Amino acid sequence: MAPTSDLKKQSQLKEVAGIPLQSTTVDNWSQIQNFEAKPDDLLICTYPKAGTTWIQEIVDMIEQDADVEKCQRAIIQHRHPFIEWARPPQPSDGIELANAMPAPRILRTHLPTQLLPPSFWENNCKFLYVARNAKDCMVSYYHFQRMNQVLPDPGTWEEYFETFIDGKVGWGSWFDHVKGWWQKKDRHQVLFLFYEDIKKDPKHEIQKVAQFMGKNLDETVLDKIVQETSFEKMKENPMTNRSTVPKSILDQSISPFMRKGTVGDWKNHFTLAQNEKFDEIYREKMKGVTINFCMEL
Ligand code: PPS
Repeated sequence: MAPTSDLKKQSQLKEVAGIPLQSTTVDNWSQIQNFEAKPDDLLICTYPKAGTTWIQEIVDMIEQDADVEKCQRAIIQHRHPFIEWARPPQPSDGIELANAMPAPRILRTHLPTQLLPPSFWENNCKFLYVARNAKDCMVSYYHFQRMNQVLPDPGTWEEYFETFIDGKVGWGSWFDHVKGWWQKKDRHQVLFLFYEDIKKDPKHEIQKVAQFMGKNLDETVLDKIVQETSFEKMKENPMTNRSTVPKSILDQSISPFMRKGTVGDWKNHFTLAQNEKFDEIYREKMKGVTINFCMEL
């Protein structure tokens, strides 16, 4: 493994078409752009911290008919290759893992629509997008950047609040990401889900995902998936809680990867002034977008 100073160097973001991405991703950009999707690929798409790990575990449980042992076959990061993940010399390079995977493949990305390898659109693939309200995403991302040694230091909460709004974080602006995928949903095979809906009624949302994947699950299987993908279960599960990642990369003593898993934690972080400012910016940036986020349960 790379020594800490090398990891710190990797934490610098570079840009592709104005979108900040991890430098190792940018250094491998042509390989990522030329990735060849297949028509039966299912791509899990999210903005960072929107519930990627959660939906991945749900999708895998559906795929494995709720067979818990099968879902324990590998850590979640390796079950669904992360297509833009490039961190040589680690063997978890996303493209290599994806190319080695038998079809039908389930892959994942945080890329905004304009940076997705074009072959996904050309092959009319299925996309499963999960959106989470911006304020909770911001809070979750802040704590993640505090504990993640290969992402830039977030600075103070006040500083991070501005950085996030300006889209100067990995994978760019939350606003543009969500708008981009929302606009794609009517012209492509996109199932657009909300973190807050899964929290509110997991059984209903899991049923929708199963249908989208062409799987018909009976009640007992569905109930088992709800149970096994609860925050409490996934927090204890070494295959989902990132406990296998070395402390030099993810320092969970600073903040656990499975942190709170709630809707509305933003209220414990945003000042009144920040909230007002954010709401005003939100109205401006999301003008004309017919999307409604649940901010508390
Ligand atoms: S990453 O690093 O972008 O892949 O992170 P991601 O998995 O997208 O998001 C992590 C946040 O999702 C929460 N999480 C869950 N919430 C509810 N139920 C379940 N089962 C679950 N699994 C993960 C996780 O706790 C992070 O949110 P916060 O608010 O920080 O707790």
